Amino acid sequence: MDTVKSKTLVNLMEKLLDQSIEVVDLTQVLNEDTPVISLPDPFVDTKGFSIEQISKYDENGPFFYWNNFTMGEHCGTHFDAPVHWISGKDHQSVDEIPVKKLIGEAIVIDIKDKCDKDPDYCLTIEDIKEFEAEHGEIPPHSWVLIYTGWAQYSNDHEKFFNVGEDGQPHTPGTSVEASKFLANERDILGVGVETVGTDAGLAGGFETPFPNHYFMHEANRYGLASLTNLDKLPARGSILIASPLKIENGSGSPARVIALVEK
Ligand code: 23J
Ligand code: MN
Repeated sequence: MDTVKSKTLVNLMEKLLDQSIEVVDLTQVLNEDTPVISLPDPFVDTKGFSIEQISKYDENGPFFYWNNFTMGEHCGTHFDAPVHWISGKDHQSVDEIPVKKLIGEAIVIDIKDKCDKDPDYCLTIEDIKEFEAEHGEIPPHSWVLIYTGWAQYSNDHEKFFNVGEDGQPHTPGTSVEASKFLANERDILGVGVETVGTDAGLAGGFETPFPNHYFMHEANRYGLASLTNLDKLPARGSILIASPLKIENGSGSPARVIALVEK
């Protein structure tokens, strides 16, 4: 068996071990309180996470501890495949996505201040252009992460869903124009957010309903939802790795999402 000549990966491993490259966990914990999206009538919601013990060093398994769990594909930190949306129905399911497309540079666009002032705030083309003027054009094969600060509410269902007196969720997202722009004018892998889904709480009522789902998946791009720790990433230069399960014909999957950040 040959040895590889380049030491790039061995050097990477050394930097991981001496912590000059940090691994940041962008994943929320899964438990029975993990929030799942609540859609308006007559749509049917996904199941949340539940767990059932099989054995714990007892009569059902004296040497071992293990559980069964149940959950929807779109529960907790998860990956949206193009077939999740009708506009992407002829594209790939989660098992068909080339693994190379699970890894990309993380581009972090910070709109937290605007979302603090207005929970319905949606990323605009101007926000993207402003980011690009400072950090350069969003490169091909990158994950665009929208930092809204919403992960700070992930343990408080009331604040996380922020249902108003109108009975509607007021959570930030992406405007129709910005979704279209990112999907069609940039060659990204997809978009990642901290909210329960990749669209704003009110996005069902937009002129194209759920534009981030519609335009991203139409363009064969992906989504990541319920991320956390985006504040630990630089605006550019970190590497995101998403690892959805290989569910045959799956529309998405719970995922462990991590990022490599050079200190
Ligand atoms: C189905 C319908 C609407 C939405 C979603 C799913 C999600 O957010 C999701 O998890 O993909 S907005
Ligand atoms: Mn989803």
